Order: sequence, then C-alpha cells, then structure tokens
Amino acid sequence: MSGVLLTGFEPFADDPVNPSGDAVRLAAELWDGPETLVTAVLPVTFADAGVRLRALIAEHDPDVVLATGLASGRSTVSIERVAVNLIDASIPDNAGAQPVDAPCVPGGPPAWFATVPVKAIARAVAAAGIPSSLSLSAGTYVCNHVFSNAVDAGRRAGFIHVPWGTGQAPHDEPELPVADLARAFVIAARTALDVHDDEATPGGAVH
Ligand code: PCA
Repeated sequence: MSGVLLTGFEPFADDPVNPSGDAVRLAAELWDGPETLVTAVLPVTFADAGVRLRALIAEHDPDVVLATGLASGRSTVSIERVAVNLIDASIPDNAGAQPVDAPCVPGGPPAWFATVPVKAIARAVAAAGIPSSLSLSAGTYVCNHVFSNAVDAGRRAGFIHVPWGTGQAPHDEPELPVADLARAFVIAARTALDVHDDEATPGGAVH
C-alpha cells in the first residue's frame, strides 16, 4: 500500500489507560488521506509486540511506519532519534516477562537512527501549537523494542513518545489533551510522507 502504519500501545504497569492507543484511534478518524493510514494498538509484551509489528508491515507494506507510546513524566511530544539494540526491562511486561541485557534484534547493529525526518516532524508539530522536542533515548523497554524492529524492517520508520492525556496521569505528571496527541500523530505521518530530506537545523543538546 501507499501510506502509513501508525501504532500505539495497550495500557501497562497496572495503569488503566494508555494515551498512545487512545490517540492512535482518534488519529484514524482525523486522517483525510489521500494515502492509506492503517492503525493498530500493540500489546506491551516483548514476546509479541515486535512480532505483531513485523506482521502488520508484511500485511500492509507501508511506506512509513510510525510507532508511538507513553513516556510518563515527559511534557512534550518527543520525536525519538535513536533505537538501541538493547532490552533491559526495569519492570515486567504485561506477560510478566522482564528480560535483562538482551538484543531487540539478535545479530543486528548496536543501534539505528530513525529513518523519518525527525527535525521536520518536531518543527511541524510545534508549529501546530503542540509542545514537541527531539529525544535521544526511547529507553530499553517495549517501546524501544518496537522502534528497533520498525527501523530494522527497512521502512522509513520513527517513534514518538507522548505524555499522559489530560485527566489520565495517575500522579502529577505532565499531560496534554489526547486530541492534541492525535493531531501530532497525523502531522507526523503527513510530514514523514512528504519530507524525504530532513532539515539541517541545530537540534542537538550539549548534554
Ligand atoms: N510505553 C512503554 C511501553 C508501552 C508504552 O506505551 C515504553 O516506553 O517502553
């Protein structure tokens, strides 16, 4: 197909909701093409999440794969730049597995860069009035595992971490409206389809 595979995640860590899954469902309603947008909500398990993503890629043959997940505590829509080939789970996944120091993709490289235009996406999201930033680590849990598999699958692939949706945060973590998260996903998908060469603007950090 010509288009985008957009994924979010189910709830995990005993939380009743996951804003990434909610926003992906809403993004499917907002999308007005012309390319196809296929959405899915992935399980938060090391055994199944990467396998399911690769099956969706094989089934739909998308040009772009955008995976998304919750990063509790972050205040911006974070466009991830680096997938590291490392699982080191600080909490059990939804199947009770807690692998330590295992590769996401056995035999793969130490890390991959996102292959979508991360700076163009971050700027386009911010231009829509939604707080956005670049991030250098997607962690070593299931999100990074899916990000690694997405890039390794050879598509233009990226990962977006989001804050809690408004009214969802279990403590006093930062929140953004789920409608804004969904809009950010639509903008990211549109930008990833349209922009092939990323912007050469400073986006790094001193530390
Ligand atoms: N966030 C977790 C896994 C699922 C999700 O939404 C993570 O950042 O790895």
